Amino acid sequence: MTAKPAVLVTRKLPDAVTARAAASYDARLNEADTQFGPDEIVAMARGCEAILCTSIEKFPAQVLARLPDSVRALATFSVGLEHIDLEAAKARGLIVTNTPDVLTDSTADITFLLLLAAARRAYEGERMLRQDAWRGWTPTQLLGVHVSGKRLGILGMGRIGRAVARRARGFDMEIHYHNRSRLPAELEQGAIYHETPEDLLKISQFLALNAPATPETERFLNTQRIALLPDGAIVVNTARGTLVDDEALQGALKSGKLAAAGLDVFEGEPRIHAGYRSLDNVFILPHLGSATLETRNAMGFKCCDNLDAVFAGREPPDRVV
Ligand code: 8YV
Repeated sequence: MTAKPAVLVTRKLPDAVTARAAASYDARLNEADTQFGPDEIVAMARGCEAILCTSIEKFPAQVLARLPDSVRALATFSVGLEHIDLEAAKARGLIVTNTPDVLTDSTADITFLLLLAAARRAYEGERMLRQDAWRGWTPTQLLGVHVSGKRLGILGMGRIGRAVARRARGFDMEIHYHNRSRLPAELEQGAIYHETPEDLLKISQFLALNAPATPETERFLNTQRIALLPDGAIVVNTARGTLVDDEALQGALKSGKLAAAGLDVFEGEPRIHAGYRSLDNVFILPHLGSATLETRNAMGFKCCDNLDAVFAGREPPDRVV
């Protein structure tokens, strides 16, 4: 019997995924679920043919260059790829795979959760009850922003953006979008395309950020662009924190330019910009976009499918480079 390929699994994964990885590979598991730095990853990858990583570990060119020669594949338990220098991976001949599709619905659900919670002041209402501060119903208590019938602008009309649009149709929202390229009509499903992100901002009573973190989208939502939004707009971000200039967003939430925001992702996670903690009109979650057991299992199984293909000499289904 040939030896099973050794795979470093950088974080604790759901039980079913761990069981499959342990059955299929000589899996080097991180039972304590500690966050590894580059030195630990390089040391623990010794003798491994692949690494099953998450988006929390960073693989810039310097780290990729230090990985043992035995490592020929990196299967990331994420759809996002900003933590890996893909050019350097390609140059090194490293196969990189990700987990598209399976987290689309759960992330779109969280987008809508944020949108509704921000619009309807869910945080303030929750807090009132938990602090035993509710003195009874009044006609003007915690009045929020109506969602149905409003214009929703979606920045980034990939799989997740389109899943957000599907949900928005159920709320009778008018859907607008900007994307690097216009979608064919069968994918647009009536959504209105804007050539520039600025044109999109001008009409977005609600704005959903669903674009990947790239040099082009870094600090996309800055003071100048927030100024283009209609007064009282609501912004939600389930993409990456780097798309937002935190101080600009907080300034607009304080001044009333924006009515509210809903954020699942932050620059520098888990150390979020402290200003968010004291703002009542921001609804914040700790990067829960894909956090359902079904989704995390599916993400893990996708990583294993990709690694199985690599080890069998086949093309992995979700190969990025
Ligand atoms: C993951 C995500 O849970 O897939 C992504 O890109 O942002 C999350 O849903 C996280 O990145 C873990 O790797």
